[in-house]
Amino acid sequence: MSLALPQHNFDAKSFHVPNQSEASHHTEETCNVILFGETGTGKSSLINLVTKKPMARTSYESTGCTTTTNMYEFSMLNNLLKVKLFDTPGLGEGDEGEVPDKEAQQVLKDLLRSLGDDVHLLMYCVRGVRARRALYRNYNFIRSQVKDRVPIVLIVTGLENQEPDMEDWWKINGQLMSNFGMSFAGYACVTTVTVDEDAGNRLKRRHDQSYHAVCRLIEQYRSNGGQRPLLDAAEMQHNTIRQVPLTMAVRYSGFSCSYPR
Ligand SMILES: Nc1nc2c(ncn2[C@@H]2O[C@H](COP(=O)(O)OP(=O)(O)OP(=O)(O)O)[C@@H](O)[C@H]2O)c(=O)[nH]1
Ligand SMILES: [Mg+2]
Repeated sequence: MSLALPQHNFDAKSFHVPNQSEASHHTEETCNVILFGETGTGKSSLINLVTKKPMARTSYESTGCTTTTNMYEFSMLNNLLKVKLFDTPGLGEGDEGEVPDKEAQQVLKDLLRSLGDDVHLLMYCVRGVRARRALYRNYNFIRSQVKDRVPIVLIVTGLENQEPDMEDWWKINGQLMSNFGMSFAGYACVTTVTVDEDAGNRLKRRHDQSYHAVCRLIEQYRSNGGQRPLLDAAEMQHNTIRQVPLTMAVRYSGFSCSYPR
């Protein structure tokens, strides 16, 4: 289980902050984001990064930790944008795994089918050691499911020690990704490692950058396609975070993500 995350300072320089009257002219919109990727790549940790709470269970075990779809809800942009994050079981596990690959794929297919046109963004989480051809397998699977209907962005985790900057991962590997046949609507080079009060300033700063990078992608690809300016400071409030257990999620959205055990 990850620890509670510290509050970080927010650099509002590059963000537009809607004032009360601007806010009152917009109706709330919802953005549904599905996280997928191999086991242990940091999908659940990413949930904890953006919600700033230890909402999702994470594990350092080599076998899968998230065994079913969980939905987490939070608000951004002065509560104008409601984000629903769907955490899914890791792909790529063998038959002995917690959720064998075929079952994990089926969970994703069921989720995609249930949400239909209401999927706004797919986040493909990969661990940023170096680009591997194997990444294409999961990419290809999800691309075959959604074609060009839904934007897919790449989230590269594990970059807390990338030098000189986390972004350098993309400079080194971006071209390789397209050589392997993958194209992404956007990307974020991040660390989703748990950070506590005792963490060094550099790690805290990278954690903070990671939060903003992921939120920017969500904002960019939300349902209305980024017509509004970038993130506002008030998103830090996150005042509507709640975890929806699967049973509620089923009732809530009318889908079933369970699989035979
Ligand atoms: N060093 C490092 N560790 C990370 C990072 N993100 C996650 N971890 C660790 O990697 C392990 C797996 O993270 P999870 O978030 O549980 O991974 P997951 O993709 O949800 O895994 P499944 O639920 O099994 O599919 C945990 O021990 C995390 O603390 C990161 O950016 N850097
Ligand atoms: Mg998980």
